[in-house]
Amino acid sequence: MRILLYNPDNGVTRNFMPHLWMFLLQSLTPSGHEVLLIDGNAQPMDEAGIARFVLEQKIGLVGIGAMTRMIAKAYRMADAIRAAGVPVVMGGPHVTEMADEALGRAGGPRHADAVALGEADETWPRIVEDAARGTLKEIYAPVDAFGQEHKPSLQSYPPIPWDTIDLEQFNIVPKIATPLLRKLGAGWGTFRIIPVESGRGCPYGCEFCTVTGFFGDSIRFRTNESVVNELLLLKARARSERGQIAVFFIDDNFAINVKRTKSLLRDIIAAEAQVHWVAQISANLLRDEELVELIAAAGGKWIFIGMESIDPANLKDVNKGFNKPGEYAAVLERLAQRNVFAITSFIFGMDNDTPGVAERTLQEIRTWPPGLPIFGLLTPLPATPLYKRLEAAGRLTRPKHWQEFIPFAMAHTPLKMTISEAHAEVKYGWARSYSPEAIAKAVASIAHKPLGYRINILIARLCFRGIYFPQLGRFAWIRAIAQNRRTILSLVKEAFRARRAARSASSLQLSSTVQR
Ligand code: B12
Ligand code: SF4
Repeated sequence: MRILLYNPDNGVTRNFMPHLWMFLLQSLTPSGHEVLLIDGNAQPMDEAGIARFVLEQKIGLVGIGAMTRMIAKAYRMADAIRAAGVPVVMGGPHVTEMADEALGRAGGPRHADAVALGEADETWPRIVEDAARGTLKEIYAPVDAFGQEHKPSLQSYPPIPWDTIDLEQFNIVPKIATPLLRKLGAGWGTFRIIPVESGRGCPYGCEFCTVTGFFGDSIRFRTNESVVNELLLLKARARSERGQIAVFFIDDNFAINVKRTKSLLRDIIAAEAQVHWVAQISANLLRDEELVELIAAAGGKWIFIGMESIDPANLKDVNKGFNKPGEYAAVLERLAQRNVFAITSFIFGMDNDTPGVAERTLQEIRTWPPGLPIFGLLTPLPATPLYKRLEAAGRLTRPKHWQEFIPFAMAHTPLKMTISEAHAEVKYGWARSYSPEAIAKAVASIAHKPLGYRINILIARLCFRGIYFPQLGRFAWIRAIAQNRRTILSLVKEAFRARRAARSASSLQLSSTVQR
């Protein structure tokens, strides 16, 4: 049977990183079946396009995975595929919580023939075999022989064949620039950000988060060896195509078990499996100097920190009191001293927020080493404790917000500001953090560091702008580059000067060797 795994586009950002679930399920597919992958963020497709594709390619089963924010698109695509006569199975966090919605049992239309609840590592092979036999069931749940929920162990994690998978759609380097960039240094002909997981689960239970409910509070890890082998494979692939690979460790809290994280990082260093990587780690775990030391030595470049708010009352409200705003600056300094920078994520529209929250937050941010601040709005995702609390209090203004998804729009009213005031705060945060002046300042603030770090900050800031400001089209990119031309030009000039200096130093050395 030919199987298509499809991830709908989010309609906002580009294909900067593929989704791991597709590669994982592909690797877990029983032999004898062929699996095709389409990520809508890399290969945009509409309903007619996907219906045509499944018929032309003789697809026998389509698997669709989606977060809540893409579910409306996922349903539209599923409807078109089913209308073409091909069965659809859906999985992922949204349909796990809203299975009845996907199966048309909640009063609306049916979108899926089957739904895979929770982690599908062990149910996927069964789904494929049932579909091949024409005996697809409606619900597949990860339960043991006694009907108890069973979380897959990651000890026998399947090797993902990154060396052979077609990753063409995920190359961030524009085709036109590839031949030139391939010749640069170790080669920049391709640049891909690859998701890798080393473990699952987070016990912290923040009120707005689906992770503790979905993956459970039992934390599971892959073996160090399997993670190291995956990194070595990725590194070898990048080298063989004269390109670059960076890894996004998608674990929700990469250092949740500090002892184990340190042992993994030591093994990465020992095997020389370092690639540049990003990981998500909560601020409280970054107090550990030795951990930060190992992060830097093992290739860590960016740490995503869910800071959420600088107001302890807000943090307490959302059950994230373990975040201590008073220590944010020290944590970021500790990282920056080792040339590791942070993606600092904030949520506005919390119950103790008042107008001006963005400026107050920015005042703090300006005292920190440069990083990548990102701003969002408190969003009640289905089945989270936050959703239940707001629903019980009658505060949801759009209880089914995912059916009419609007980026950066609230679905409930905060207590101390209006919805439009909260929207304005988010806009202010983005506009002030990613203006050409702010970008220039961020780059200048590390003038004492080698050029590579400044180029890194500049490129990362230009890309992150695109999370909020439309940057999908070529024109938008040209505009962003034109607005930041001064900073770009000064770094380009410095790069040329450094190159010329290096060349003349090496020819001097050569002529003195010849004279001798
Ligand atoms: C990596 C990641 C991202 C990446 C992007 C995704 C990517 N390219 O990988 C980035 C950092 C950009 C991101 C951004 C956001 N993310 Co995010 N992200 C994650 C994260 C940490 C890992 C995803 C992952 O790969 N997991 C590992 C895989 C193996 O698990 P999985 O995807 O769930 O797949 C398993 C099952 O669900 C199932 N499955 C999944 N799909 C399918 C399909 C089929 C057919 C079947 C059978 C089974 C199946 O099988 C898989 C194996 O068991 C998750 C949290 C988490 N731990 O999952 C949050 C998570 C998915 N993100 C979330 C959110 C809310 C967001 C944002 C909206 C945050 C924000 N406020 O801006 C943005 C939106 C991004 C966008 N523009 O679309 C929520 C989604 C909740 C929900 N109900 O939708 C999660 C769960 C985290 C949370 N806090 O609750 N995210
Ligand atoms: S620490 Fe992060 S992953 Fe864990 S529950 Fe809180 S928000 Fe979710």
